[in-house]
Amino acid sequence: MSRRLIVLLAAVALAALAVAPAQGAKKKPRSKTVGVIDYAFTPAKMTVRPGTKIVWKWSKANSAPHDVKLAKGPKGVKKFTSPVYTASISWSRTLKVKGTYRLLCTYHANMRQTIVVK
Ligand SMILES: [Cu+2]
Repeated sequence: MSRRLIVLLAAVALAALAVAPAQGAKKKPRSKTVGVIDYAFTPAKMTVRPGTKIVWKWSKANSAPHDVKLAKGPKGVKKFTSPVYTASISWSRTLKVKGTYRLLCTYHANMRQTIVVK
């Protein structure tokens, strides 16, 4: 094998390595994390693509119990309510249908969140 060929093969191998992680990232299911932090959902407003898994994460510093309730969603989407948790736990839901999801915490009237799927 000539030295020139070896250098060329090495360059091709390095290029393949550089591209691989980007392709892997594309195949991963999309997910977004929402903080459930006394007494707010953070971020309170977000826009995601259909099929995004929303992960609500209760802060370990929380002192009060909270849940995540779908108050109003797009037509045909069944309402859901998470269990009531206080701290250090996650709960998720995948939003597949396009539209506006208005969420709230059953226990705290100002804890509201809007997620737009489009
Ligand atoms: Cu709450």
